[in-house]
Amino acid sequence: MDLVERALAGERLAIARLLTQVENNTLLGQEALQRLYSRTGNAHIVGLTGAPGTGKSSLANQLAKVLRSTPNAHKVAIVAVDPSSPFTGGALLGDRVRMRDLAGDPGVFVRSMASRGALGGIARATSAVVQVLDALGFGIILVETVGTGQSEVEIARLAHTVIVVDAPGLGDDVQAIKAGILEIADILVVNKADLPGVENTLRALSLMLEMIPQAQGETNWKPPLLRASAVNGEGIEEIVQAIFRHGEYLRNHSLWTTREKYRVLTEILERVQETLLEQWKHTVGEARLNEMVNNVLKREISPAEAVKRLMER
Ligand SMILES: Nc1nc2c(ncn2[C@@H]2O[C@H](COP(=O)(O)OP(=O)(O)OP(=O)(O)O)[C@@H](O)[C@H]2O)c(=O)[nH]1
Ligand SMILES: [Mg+2]
Repeated sequence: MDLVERALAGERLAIARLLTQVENNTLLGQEALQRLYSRTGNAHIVGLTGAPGTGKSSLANQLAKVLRSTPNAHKVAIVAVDPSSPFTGGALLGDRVRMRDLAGDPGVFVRSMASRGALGGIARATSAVVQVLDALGFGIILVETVGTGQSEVEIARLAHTVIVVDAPGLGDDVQAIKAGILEIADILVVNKADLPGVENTLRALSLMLEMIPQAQGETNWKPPLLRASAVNGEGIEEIVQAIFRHGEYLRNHSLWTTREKYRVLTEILERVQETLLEQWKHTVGEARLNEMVNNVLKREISPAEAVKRLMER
């Protein structure tokens, strides 16, 4: 049996190796994705995003446990995209430690994205990893990203359902982060409800929610505002119910397909961009590119003029 077949048979080591190949965009990885692609399209992809330290990993862990606790439960995968923000250093180790809770359940697979510098970028790599897990029969895929930058928000947006996580006791610097990601929330969770200040956070969020304009074309789903505590398990069941309700809502309003379409289009455009840029760089050549950079540095021409000249060739 080759790697793909072993992964399909559920062999964990094979799944891990396959994901590494796919993540790194190797030839083997590309071939595997090509082979597996027709099996994708069954997973409910759930993005978990929010400021650093709000408890996304802890929640993912708890959600997986609840999701697995029912008979005939879906297999659950958790994909943690490394926080690229400088102020969350040791999260990866923390994630691994906490994920031990789930070890031993063959229906749960946890993956931390490693290669931020992956060819084609983290968005492509994450999308590819999610596709493989989908093809391998993971019915629910939780994708954790730190909502600090545009790329992380973009990754979250690739999900069917986006959960934005907030928590009391975060500094003011986090307010700006929040404003940007609230708009993409399908479900809002205030985690750490066991800590003082939850009521304030809930009140502030519900005010902010009211100010968000209704997204164009996307109907009447009103993001529920839920409180939870990942340390004592409070409110986790309610989040699971909200995820299912949102999935049903998307299906009933043909929005499931709309989101998939958006995802596929985004991926194709990104790949085209990547491919064209690589080809273009190759054609132009490093010397010519450097020459133009220097001309701009000497203020002889503007960057726009440099592009014009480079494109003329
Ligand atoms: N009191 C309390 N602490 C929590 C809760 N959930 C998580 N924490 C703690 O908050 C810290 C951060 O939790 P994580 O789950 O790593 O948060 P995260 O959002 O994944 O963090 P990054 O990935 O670094 O952005 C840890 O020390 C957790 O133990 C909660 O419900 N209540
Ligand atoms: Mg985390």
